[in-house]
Amino acid sequence: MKLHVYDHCPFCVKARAIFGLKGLPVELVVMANDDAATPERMIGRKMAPILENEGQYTPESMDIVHMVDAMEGPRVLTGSTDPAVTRWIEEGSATLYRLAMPRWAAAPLAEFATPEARAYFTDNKERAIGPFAERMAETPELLASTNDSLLRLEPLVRSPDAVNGELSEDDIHLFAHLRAMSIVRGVSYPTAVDAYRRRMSERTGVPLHDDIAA
Ligand SMILES: N[C@@H](CCC(=O)N[C@@H](CS)C(=O)NCC(=O)O)C(=O)O
Repeated sequence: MKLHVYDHCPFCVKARAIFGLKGLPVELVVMANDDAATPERMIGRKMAPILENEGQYTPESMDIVHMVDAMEGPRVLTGSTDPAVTRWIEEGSATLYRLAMPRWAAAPLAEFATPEARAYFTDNKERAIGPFAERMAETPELLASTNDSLLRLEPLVRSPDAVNGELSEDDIHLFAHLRAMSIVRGVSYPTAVDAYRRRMSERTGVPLHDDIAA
């Protein structure tokens, strides 16, 4: 199986995560961000992640998660979900993207190997959230809001191995969110949240971006 992704992409992290949690091998293929032809050939539109399996192409991160969880061996996402976790993720999404997008655009990620690929991302995302320079200038307020919200997440984290104590879809969504956050320097992770994101990184095999955080 091959998984076509962008390294920065939180939806791709969801698809990558289930392979790690299941212990199933997958070949990761990072597409250039300005390469529309490859995804369009596979699924008819420019979108990642895409799972390639025996000549079949599956888009949509959670479809991939469910498909892979149902593959050989016992399912791993057996726990129940907590609406408070979903709510926490939703409430922080706009702030996260405002912090992360300008930083991804400047980061040494494989999908931005050429200046054209980097420019494609920048043009595309600045249309969504406005000029990156303005977003970077908002860093102090955005960081303060993020650090505040992490204090509200802390009591929801019951174990470093699973936010609700037993692995569930919440872990797929929450780890993808926290992994996206790892491109941001200066985030104050409360103890349980930090242990969780590190442990989930190990279990999923998806490295955090702490080392290139800006
Ligand atoms: N609903 C899709 C959303 C995937 C998505 O939005 N992927 C983004 C990257 S994070 C994408 O490919 N956008 C098009 C682009 O970057 O050109 C899923 O869950 O897989």
